[in-house]
Amino acid sequence: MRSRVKKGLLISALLLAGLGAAGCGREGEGLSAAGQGETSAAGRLITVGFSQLGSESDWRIANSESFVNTFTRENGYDLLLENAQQKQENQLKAIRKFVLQDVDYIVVAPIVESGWDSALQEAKNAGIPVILADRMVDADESLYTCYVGGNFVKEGEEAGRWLENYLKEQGRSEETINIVTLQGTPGASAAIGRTEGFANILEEHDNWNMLDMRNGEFTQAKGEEEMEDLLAAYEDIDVVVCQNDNMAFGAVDAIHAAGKTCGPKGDIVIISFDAVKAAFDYMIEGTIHVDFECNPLHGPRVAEIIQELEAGKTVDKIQYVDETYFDYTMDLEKLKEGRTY
Ligand code: GZL
Ligand code: ZN
Repeated sequence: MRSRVKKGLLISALLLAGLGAAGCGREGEGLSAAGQGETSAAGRLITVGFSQLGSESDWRIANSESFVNTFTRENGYDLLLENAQQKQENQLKAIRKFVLQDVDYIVVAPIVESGWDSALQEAKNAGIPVILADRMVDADESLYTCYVGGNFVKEGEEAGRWLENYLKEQGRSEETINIVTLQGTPGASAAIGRTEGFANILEEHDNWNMLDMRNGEFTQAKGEEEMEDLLAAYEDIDVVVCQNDNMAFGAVDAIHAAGKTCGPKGDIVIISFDAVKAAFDYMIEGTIHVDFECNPLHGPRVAEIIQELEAGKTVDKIQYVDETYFDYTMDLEKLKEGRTY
């Protein structure tokens, strides 16, 4: 069962090619404000420069699609989407390019938290509001208007609480539990927060051992590679915390290749994050126990913020998206039907 990344890569390449053309639309080709979606007060297209960090996971593909589907010309926007292919220097270049193009708004999904001050300062000097989507930056908060995304520490803590309850139900509260973690990109908010959150619960259980943490880069291939190595290094792994679904998919493959089993009927507990559609198949199949949702549909939320800013309103600095979790005890077939990403 392959994730959507391969198909998504094709889609995002086509979208980027299309957008490249669409993105060349010029200002002043305003749509009439009445009934033609929202436009700026002056009735022209609102230009939005979006620096997307990459296409590494199903989650990321859905996140990009959400922006492309929201910031359309029909809705009154001219979206300039630059995909950084997981390189921060490409994001810094994109921000500087948007400043030169004098866009109305800059949206950034920062791959890591550090290294943004000078690029954001240039945007601020040019009077262009910056909205952070999905991940946070470690910079003075005067350099960005607001953050929209997940509360990663909370996600990590919820995962720890879920494991606590699961082990209690299994009568394993006193058992020594050996845990390994496949982390996302080092320095990324999602990896930092999920690690910190789970650790907050781990420290309440002296019978839980975090044997090792590896960087799976949020990708399926690296996740599988690191899991293979962990299985070779540790005889008794009871739980694998995968900080996104694509790494969980890779971990499941590695566990099966090692002749072991995972999931509610298997030896190893798999905890995952994102809850993308493909992960529901794994939970239904019984290889992943639980998945902590991280909603990728930031497009509409960011559009709402831009409209508020256009109306001269101030917006909250930190805007967490609503998130829940899904596990093997639920009606996953039904829940999967409602998933759009
Ligand atoms: C989370 C996001 C993470 C996802 C991964 O908001 O930053 O990046 O969990 C993605 O799938 O690569
Ligand atoms: Zn054990």
